[in-house]
Amino acid sequence: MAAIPQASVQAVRAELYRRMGVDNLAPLWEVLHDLVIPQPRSPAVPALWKYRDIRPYILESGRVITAREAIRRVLILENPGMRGQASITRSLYCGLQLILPGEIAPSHRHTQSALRFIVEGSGAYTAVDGERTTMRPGDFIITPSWTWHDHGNPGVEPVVWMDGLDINILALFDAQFAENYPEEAQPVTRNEGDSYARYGNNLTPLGPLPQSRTSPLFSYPYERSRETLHALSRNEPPHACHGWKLQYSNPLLGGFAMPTIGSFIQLLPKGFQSAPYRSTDGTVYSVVEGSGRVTIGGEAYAFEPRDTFVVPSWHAASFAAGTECVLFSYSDRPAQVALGFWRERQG
Ligand code: 1HN
Repeated sequence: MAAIPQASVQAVRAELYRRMGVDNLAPLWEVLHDLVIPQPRSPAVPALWKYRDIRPYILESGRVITAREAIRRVLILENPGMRGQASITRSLYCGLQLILPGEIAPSHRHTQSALRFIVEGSGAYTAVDGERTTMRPGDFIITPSWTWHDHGNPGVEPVVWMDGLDINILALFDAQFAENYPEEAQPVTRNEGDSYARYGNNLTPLGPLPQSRTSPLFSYPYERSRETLHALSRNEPPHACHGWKLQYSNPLLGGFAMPTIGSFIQLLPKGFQSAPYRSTDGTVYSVVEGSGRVTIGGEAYAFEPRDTFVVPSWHAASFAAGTECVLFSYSDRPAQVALGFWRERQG
């Protein structure tokens, strides 16, 4: 090789690549450095959506299309680094869904799992497997994989919630299925509060238990999460990175409430300045209470209630709480933990 001039080495290689390419072969050594990288390099970038700015679009969408016609009337929060891909991180989808008084969104099911986090308004419901749950701001609601679900708003005000789905995870595995329910709304077969009574009180009914990997508790009311945060904050100092932070858990199996998506709620005391924290699970935040600043990868973003922001994988994030703040967040952490490659770094 040493005797062959560099130009002709390149030409010889290029000629080989061209001929092998015809047979669907490619040289690994030309791309290895891009495939195996020293640390995560996400196409997702940090971003914040100010609710104050996007709310007019949400309400305007309510004047140009009905929930029935749209099937789901949702504005997708697209990561600025991944436009056109319906993604907020590489693995996750995020949208803000509007349902107006008197509307319904028809029943269907799919293998993607969904979470809802209520951002504005009360009085709409979502129905999952025959049970309806009324939505209030700050409630966390789960639609497990392959369960029938539809939404409706018998109330008097517009209701907006954040949808988080594991769409890209299912796409990675080419494991997507979906079907429509034969009627617009599935029949109600259980009283409201049934799943909470069964699984939400540290009591488990005897007899056959649900076999799903997803929590049987499909609604986690904000009132309870908020009380718990408050109680924690009175008994121990805040964690340097997270303040007081709780993970929504599965009452039957422990761990995460959903197998692919982890969800969290945290309280930051007024004036708190957090230590920087990074992890491999790109994370979506919804601000419930309070205002402050988040610095993501060196860039600062001011936030207030109902804003959404995204911290991509392995970007250091730190918080400065102007007032006492409550933040909801979700990420693909359970999937990474289950597969054994999740990493975090504090400080
Ligand atoms: C979906 O089924 C809902 O049920 C919301 O409310 C957003 C985004 C992509 C695919 C399915 C819902 C969705 C979705």
